[in-house]
Amino acid sequence: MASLTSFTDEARIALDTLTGRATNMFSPSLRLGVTGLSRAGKTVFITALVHNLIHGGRLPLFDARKSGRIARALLEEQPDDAVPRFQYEDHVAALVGERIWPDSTRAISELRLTIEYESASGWNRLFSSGKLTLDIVDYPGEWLLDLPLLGKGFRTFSREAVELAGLPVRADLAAGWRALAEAADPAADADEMAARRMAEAFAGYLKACKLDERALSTLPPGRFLMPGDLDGSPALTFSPLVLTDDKPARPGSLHAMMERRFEAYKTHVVKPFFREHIARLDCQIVLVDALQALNAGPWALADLERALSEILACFRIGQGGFLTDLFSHRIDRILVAATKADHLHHESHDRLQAIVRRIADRAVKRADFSGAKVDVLAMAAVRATREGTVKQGREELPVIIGTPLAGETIGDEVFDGRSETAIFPGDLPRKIDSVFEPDNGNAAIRFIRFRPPKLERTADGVTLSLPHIRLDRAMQFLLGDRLA
Ligand SMILES: Nc1nc2c(ncn2[C@@H]2O[C@H](COP(=O)(O)OP(=O)(O)OP(=O)(O)O)[C@@H](O)[C@H]2O)c(=O)[nH]1
Ligand SMILES: [Mg+2]
Repeated sequence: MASLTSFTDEARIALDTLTGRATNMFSPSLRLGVTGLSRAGKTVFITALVHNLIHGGRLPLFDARKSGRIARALLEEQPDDAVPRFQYEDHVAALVGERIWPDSTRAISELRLTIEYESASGWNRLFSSGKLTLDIVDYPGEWLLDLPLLGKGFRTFSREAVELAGLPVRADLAAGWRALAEAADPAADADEMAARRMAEAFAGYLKACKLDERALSTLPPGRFLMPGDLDGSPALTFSPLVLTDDKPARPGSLHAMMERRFEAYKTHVVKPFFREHIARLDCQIVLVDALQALNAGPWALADLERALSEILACFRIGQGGFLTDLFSHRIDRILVAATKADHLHHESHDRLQAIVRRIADRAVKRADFSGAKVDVLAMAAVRATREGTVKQGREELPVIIGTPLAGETIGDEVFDGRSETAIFPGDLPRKIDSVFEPDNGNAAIRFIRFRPPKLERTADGVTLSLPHIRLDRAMQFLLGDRLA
């Protein structure tokens, strides 16, 4: 049965690739994956990218725009009728009009953008249609955590869950679930209520790990955090078990029931999502919110690195193994981007980039992207702050100026979300190694969140496009060659 499934998958993807190639000759298309854990900034990135393309944003490092070769960019009907459209207009209205950030994404959506351009070289002009179709998919970041599960059986899933739950940064939050799991006898008869209690306790523990204070990342299964349309479904009523021996599950036992549900979750929930949406990517940007992890400390950074390396390893190509059928399509470039760099003074941007390079380094090395171009960049899709200096005695100190979100605090001061304030940004250490070392007393690193920026208007009332930091460099890396 398993081999039949993978055969159908392969056949489907092969067919998709063939039809993809045929249409490509007339109007090339590019499927851009915007990957990232929850709250990494995917929805904001997609909105800012499209807004800047459509509204003629300032993009000096994006060649096609700089040399005036983009005639126009327009939104088109998205290709799959079964997938909701990315609510671009609503997100822009929220960001620009109300100055609020989008809510967490609860379901998948997609958007198709057509860019009409003129090739830079006469040779290319002869053969290209002058149109590039860009398909972009947005989804809840939590679901990405499920990708590594596809390669794991229930036993491995359980063992890893128990190991993680024992880490000092998690043990207190995991205590409730652990007590239930340790008391449960996997060989005893399956009991629906016991299964439900354990599943709820496990989900509660994962949710607690995700809160700002711990800001942990390796928290599968993803739908326990963001169920989407599976809220309350029996597909989510399972939990890892404490398995003390290697014996296979006895039919009818708790172990057998949990194992069966775990496998069903993979087959019916995880696999279709990746097969239909993620498997055919041409290029991808991996957004990483290192600042949130830095705020919470070295444990959170280590956990972020663990999550990313497991996920990126799944994107490697042509290595054989369990994901070959999903990822037979070649991703030709991957950009790892540290987001939200506008929380820092530009002097710290290189350090942020270095931190993310280090987090991603092991992941990228392990993944061995056989020939895919990989780069790392610190950026902000939407720049919510400006830079300034404040005189203190004789010294001029760099500050960033923005409107902190209501409820953010510095010391005793609580911000109301209305007034603009100059603050000393959290400073990243010159030697980045220290942020990865536990117990180094990094309490000094604290970033506060800002509201989206107030957009300038020109004399005739036209709102300018969303400001950013190095979004144009990201675009050049991802799209530059396709518009050359
Ligand atoms: N200052 C600043 N904040 C950002 C930027 N991008 C994202 N944020 C912040 O990060 C939060 C999450 O961004 P989203 O784009 O919603 O993140 P996401 O990856 O879509 O998250 P999920 O939908 O939960 O998976 C936002 O609410 C903002 O507070 C940015 O470029 N600059
Ligand atoms: Mg989102």
